Amino acid sequence: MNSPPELVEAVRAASHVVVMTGAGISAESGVPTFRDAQTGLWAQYDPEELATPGAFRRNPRLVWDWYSWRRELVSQAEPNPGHFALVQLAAHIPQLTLITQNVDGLHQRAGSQNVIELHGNILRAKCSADGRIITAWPETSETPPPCPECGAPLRPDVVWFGEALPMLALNQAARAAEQGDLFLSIGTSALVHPAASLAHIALQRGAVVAEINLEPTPLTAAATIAWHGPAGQLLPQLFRDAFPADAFPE
Ligand code: BV8
Repeated sequence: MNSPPELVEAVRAASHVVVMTGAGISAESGVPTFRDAQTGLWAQYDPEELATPGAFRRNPRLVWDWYSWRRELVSQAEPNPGHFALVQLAAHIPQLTLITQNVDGLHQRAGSQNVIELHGNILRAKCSADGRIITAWPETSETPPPCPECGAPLRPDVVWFGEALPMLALNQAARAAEQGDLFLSIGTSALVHPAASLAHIALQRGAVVAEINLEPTPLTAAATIAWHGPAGQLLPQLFRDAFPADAFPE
């Protein structure tokens, strides 16, 4: 299936492409999307119930174990052709800003630079008392493990529902959405705010907004272009169609 011609045109003409990804871009790496039915032990839990400060306060061990299970999943996952296509696009476009809602670090492992992580990163922890970032912690019998600095329980370095997004990341993302001339919304249900508002900022500023997602979302009707299918196939196709000479070197 070829890329929509108007999307190929927009990619070639763009001076600043802003990309926003969600869990869908990691689905083909085997990382369950946020709203996919959780598997096994976790099937009985609603992620939106677990990813909250209240859940951690009430049952820190359960929440820490859920994140340990997901961290294990993510560590075994590999970036997929969708992640790599974004690295290739970045090398052919004057400026590409990559914003992600994902906490799995797969964009960085694929080689993307300066990734703006709106919702943190599951591979990092932070002290639940003073917010200090902890990138490695001794495995102890305690769950959650104690902060190596002060002994308070560690928590995952992610943004829970009801928590503010990291100010610097959100400001960088909003500024890019205001400046970009092409905004790609990839693999996200466009339900979670304030991340979901970035595409609308771009629309209001007159940018072309393209949704590349497996299925329609609340953004589809407002988007300039909607291309539905698996990102791991559509993004490499878009790169080949936009930069054929580089996709098939002589
Ligand atoms: C805040 C980290 C205020 C944790 C996450 C009513 C209206 C508007 C907003 C709200 C509201 N009620 C409450 C809110 C606020 C709330 C919110 O937006 N709720 C939603 C559910 C309505 N937002 C917040 O609480 C945010 N904070 O507002 O703070 C504040 C301000 C100042 C001071 C104090 C407080 C915080 C939101 C961040 C929450 N944390 N993650 C963790 O991961 O455990 S969000 C979580 O959902 C994930 O990070 C994920 O990124 C995010 C969004 O989900 P998606 O990435 O879109 O994934 P999803 O599964 O939904 O969809 C996947 C899509 O991919 C699907 O469409 C599917 O079709 C597609 N797909 C599947 N396979 C493929 C594919 N596409 C392409 N290829 C494929 N192969």
